[in-house]
Amino acid sequence: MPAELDTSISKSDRILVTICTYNERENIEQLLPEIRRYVPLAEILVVDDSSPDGTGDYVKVLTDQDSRIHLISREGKLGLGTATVAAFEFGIAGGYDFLINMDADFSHPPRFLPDLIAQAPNYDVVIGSRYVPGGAIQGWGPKRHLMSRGINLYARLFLGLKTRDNSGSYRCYRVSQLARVDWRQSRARGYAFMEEILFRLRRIGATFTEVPIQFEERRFGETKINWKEAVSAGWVIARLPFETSDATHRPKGGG
Ligand SMILES: Nc1nc2c(ncn2[C@@H]2O[C@H](COP(=O)(O)OP(=O)(O)OP(=O)(O)O)[C@@H](O)[C@H]2O)c(=O)[nH]1
Ligand SMILES: [Mg+2]
Repeated sequence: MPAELDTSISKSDRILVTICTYNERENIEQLLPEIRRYVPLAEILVVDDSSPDGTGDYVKVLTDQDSRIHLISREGKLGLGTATVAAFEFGIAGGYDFLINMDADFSHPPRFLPDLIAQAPNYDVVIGSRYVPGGAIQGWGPKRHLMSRGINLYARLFLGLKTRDNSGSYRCYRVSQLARVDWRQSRARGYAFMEEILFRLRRIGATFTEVPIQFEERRFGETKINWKEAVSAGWVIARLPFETSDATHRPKGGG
């Protein structure tokens, strides 16, 4: 890292922590206070897809008590990709400086939030990375490791990404860079969106760094990923470099 970089974040910088949820009630109850502990000044947005377990209902009550907690409630499970787009649009419209995305299930421990934020002034995208020195994964079997390593290698080959952890969703973005991309044109509806974000931001010249995180297996609830999701993610990634329409740039006057 060049020595002249300023690693301090200004007190006036507005940070939005965004979390997409589907049936994460037990996790979210514990996660929100822990986020507050590590980044007391940040606002929090939950994008919930009418979780049958009442995740959205629980967060709704909190939004009535705390103006720094926000909820987008969507009708039915519409996928992690489109939920993330909804979070980006909220962050752009709300004029935040930095947007952090993390999973609800404690796989992205909030204790690493200060490390991401520390690099945010220096890079457009700070990736919480399992695959740089100091990074780790706890609790996965060999099949899951293989799936993740495979998709990352695949994304690096097809999309020319230089970063090592391209499939995780623990990241901090500079909102002014997110605002340059027309996310509504995104190809991926599901998990491939994580790679698509990096691909599009790289195309507009965004800068990247990775900080180590120790990823942990989800604390409560059930996994939503399966081989069908993985194969469909692979298909989307393979087609991205050949797309003809230019979804990368937000149309002028397009909000
Ligand atoms: N709003 C919304 N959130 C989703 C959807 N699918 C997954 N999520 C959330 O996205 C985050 C990542 O999903 P996970 O199911 O944890 O995916 P994963 O980490 O690859 O797999 P496991 O942790 O093993 O379940 C979690 O907070 C989920 O609740 C969806 O369709 N809509
Ligand atoms: Mg998870």
